[in-house]
Amino acid sequence: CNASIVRHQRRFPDDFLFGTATASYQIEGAWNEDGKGENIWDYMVHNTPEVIRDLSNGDIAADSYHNYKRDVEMMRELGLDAYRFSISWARILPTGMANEVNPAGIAFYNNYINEMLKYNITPMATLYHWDLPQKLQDLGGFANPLFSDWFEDYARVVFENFGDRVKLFITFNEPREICYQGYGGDLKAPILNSTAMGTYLCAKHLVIAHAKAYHLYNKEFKPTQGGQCGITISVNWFGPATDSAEDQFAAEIKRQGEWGIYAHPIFSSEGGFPKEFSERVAEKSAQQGYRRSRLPEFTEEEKELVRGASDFFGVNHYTARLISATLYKEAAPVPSQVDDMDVGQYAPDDWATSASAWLALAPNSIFNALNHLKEKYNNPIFYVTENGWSTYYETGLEDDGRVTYYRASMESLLNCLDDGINLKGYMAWSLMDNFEWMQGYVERFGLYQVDFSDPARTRTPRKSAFVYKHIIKHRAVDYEYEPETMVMTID
Ligand code: GBH
Repeated sequence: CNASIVRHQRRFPDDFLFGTATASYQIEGAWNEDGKGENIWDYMVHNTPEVIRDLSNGDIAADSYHNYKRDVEMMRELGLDAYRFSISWARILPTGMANEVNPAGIAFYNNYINEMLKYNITPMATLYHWDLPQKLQDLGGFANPLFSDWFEDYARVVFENFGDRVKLFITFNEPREICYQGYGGDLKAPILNSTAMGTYLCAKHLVIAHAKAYHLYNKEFKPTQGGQCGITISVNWFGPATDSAEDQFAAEIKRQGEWGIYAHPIFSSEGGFPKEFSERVAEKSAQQGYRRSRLPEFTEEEKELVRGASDFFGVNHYTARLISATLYKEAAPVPSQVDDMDVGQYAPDDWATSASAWLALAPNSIFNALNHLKEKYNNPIFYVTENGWSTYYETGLEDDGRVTYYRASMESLLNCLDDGINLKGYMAWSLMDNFEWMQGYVERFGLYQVDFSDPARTRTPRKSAFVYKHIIKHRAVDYEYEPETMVMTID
């Protein structure tokens, strides 16, 4: 009978970092200004505009390149402890290679970072959120084994220029989306749709690139700069549809295939790709007439380089699915990663649905995901680096679905803290509406609405912005709270 009172009393510690997240291509605009080079999203939206749902692009987006002071003002309005943003590789290295650094690009990020620091907001910088310089894609991008050297050189430029002030670095945002959606499929740039091997070549080179950047930071920068360097992996929760042994094994294969191929090489004690999934791909490859597994192996030296190479585990978490060995399978090309996993999935009807087909409100799923990772990888330091809810562009400012979602997330985070999970912070996706990749501007994730028909890209707080602000200020969830007015101020 006192359960709700007890629940209301649960609090977040004062040093828990509450923030919001964005990504360069989704907010910056200024795609060809001040010496920025072309990246794979510029290339794709200009050459095949029909792949974007509303035929839009990120040429201007929320125009944060020119509005960054307003962005920081919004962070102050919300009372954020931290802000996660990404650096556009081609804005600071126009060709991708480190021989030519663009001073205007460096200046832009310096201004953004300094503006945050002026107000005591901790910057968290992602080096790669999907906008590869096109010149590197022309050479194969992540499929080229030398990719890890190019990334290490870029990382050095980032650490040298920003590491005196940025103490939290993330190498890659969501390897699965980079490798499966961009290389193995056609759901993200560079839309290679190389189903048999694209995902796996990318996966191997990506984790090696991550490890090289991590060791570079660790050896040459951490001793003087004193920050931390990690990686962000999208970890949605995949539980078995029934407790049959078949469904439980199917859920494990799904977890290994979706995020284990990125997490296991870095965070497990044995290193390398996860065992059962590797066996499955090797078996299928042999049946399909390949002379070797489509999933490449790591050499012992590579395994050692990658194993343990992260100061924290960044988790982007949005939703969950129930996994079946036999039911709910989607048609998939053969060979492909989806066919390699060969499992079915569904979201139960009673999970609330968002504007995004893939995004449903799954009960306590942050806890389910993090608790699993904690057990599997010996309780590393975690940050939830993204979590959020989409509404349609017509929904406007009264975003009750988002409010419900964020409150549910807070309860799940508190469950993590109660359980001893080493969770240090939470970044809501997103500070403001932005270019939602293939969905263009149809699906909106912002705490602030952005008017994309207005050249000034005016930002207006939604109800959820007030609710999140209240949570941050009080370090607790108050279900009675309603904003009195929709006028936002800085406290
Ligand atoms: C995050 O990915 C991204 O990091 C961020 O940039 C993005 O804006 C945010 O999500 C909201 O989408 O129907 O097969 O195309 C979250 C994980 C995985 C969610 C792929 C969308 C597309 C499923 N994403 N998923 S599909």
